[in-house]
Amino acid sequence: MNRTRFTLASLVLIFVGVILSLTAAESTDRPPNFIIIFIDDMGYADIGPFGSTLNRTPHLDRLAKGGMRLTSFYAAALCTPSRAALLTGSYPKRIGLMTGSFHPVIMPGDEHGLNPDEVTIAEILKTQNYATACIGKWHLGDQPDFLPTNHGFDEYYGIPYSNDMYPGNNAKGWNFPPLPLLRDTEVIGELTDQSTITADLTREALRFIRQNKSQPFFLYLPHVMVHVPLQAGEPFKDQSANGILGDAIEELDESVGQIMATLQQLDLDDNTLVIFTSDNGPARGIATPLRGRKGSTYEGGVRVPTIVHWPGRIPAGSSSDEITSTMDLLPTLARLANSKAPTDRILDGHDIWPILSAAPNARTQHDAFYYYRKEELEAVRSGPWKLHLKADNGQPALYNLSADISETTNLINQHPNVATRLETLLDQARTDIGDGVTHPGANVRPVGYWHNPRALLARPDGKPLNRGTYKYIPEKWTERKRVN
Ligand SMILES: [Ca+2]
Repeated sequence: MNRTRFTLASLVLIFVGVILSLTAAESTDRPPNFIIIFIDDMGYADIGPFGSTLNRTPHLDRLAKGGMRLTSFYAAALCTPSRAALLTGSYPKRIGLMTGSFHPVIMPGDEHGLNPDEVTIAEILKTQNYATACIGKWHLGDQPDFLPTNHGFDEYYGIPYSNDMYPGNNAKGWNFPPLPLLRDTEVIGELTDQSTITADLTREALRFIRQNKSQPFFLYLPHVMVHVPLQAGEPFKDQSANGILGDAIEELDESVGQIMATLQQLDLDDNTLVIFTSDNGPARGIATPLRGRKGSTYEGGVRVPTIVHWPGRIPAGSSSDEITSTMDLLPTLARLANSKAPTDRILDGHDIWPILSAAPNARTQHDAFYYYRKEELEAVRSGPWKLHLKADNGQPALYNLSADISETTNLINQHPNVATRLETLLDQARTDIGDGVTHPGANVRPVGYWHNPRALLARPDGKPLNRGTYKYIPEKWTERKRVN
């Protein structure tokens, strides 16, 4: 009798032990899911957690309350370079994507695109058996080898470049072809009614999450909004006191809410790192208290509202003002997925998990952060100091961002030694990455080049895009690698 009881008890204990160890093994063996929500042209102060009183963003307020705000998180100043930096962990100029081949961003049927030799976040995560999807706006080249499914994404749904590149926008005589909607590499239609695009991308995102709930996944969700032309879906139209921009932002906030609710329903929220950020400063919104807007190398052009959220791993309701960047996401996600960033090339991002997890004394590893405007190096930040070479009247200015976040007071005469130190950092970047036409970088990699590119959808009149509007020819100083 006693022996039977003993045996039963032992069996129960063994059973419980096995269950516990299985659970432990499962939780440690399965790496986290990653979701990057990348808003287009959203300014630093366009959402509640970063001070907006114009736009109602309850879901983002909750996201910030449960996660960490990054208040010195940097993107690039325009769409194409910003996406290049995020996906490769490199300064856009290092990989030839500060501009398109004849315009400040990549255009329909552009010769240039993300070189297939580059290693993206998605490709690293594929080696760890992640399911990967890009849902939204790509803008790193629309020729076959440049599209997301050739860069580590299992699937793609969205538009290949900006939503203002459509036939109706002919203000500058562009003669744009119809705006294609793609699934993977196939054109499945033309995007004409943009009022449904945010809901459409959200539905695709939720579908991808549900389909892949049983395995690690990476969802890259570069929303089309709030790039002009601004549109919002029915329940949001004419609802915001801030006009159509507010409507569009409130619909994006609802999209975030639906994603978070789905993660909770599927019991995935505790094992998912969600990153919410923007690709550059505001076109229509505001960046208060930052100076400058989209395209500028003042803070408002490149410092973007960023929230990271991972319950139990990132302290709730916290914030960090350490210098961080879209370029840091590749090494950070690689590490969290038990992989590594590539070591056969120079990357500019750093693993910021110590900062995100609030490890004691975690500090930025960016001794210098560089600001490029198109091909030209315009500024550098090191610690609180920023040297801007083309400030007011085109003269150099030194700002202390800790005391003067709005870049109003030039301290170059009071702190000449600081300015000299930052000039040295600029010289290092000129040698390494390059600066305009006068300083080709020593350590840059060739941009992808497609010979004889074609627009994905032809114009009804059969005429090509008008390329002559801008006299901007970066091929003079960008090394190219032909990929077709
Ligand atoms: Ca943008």
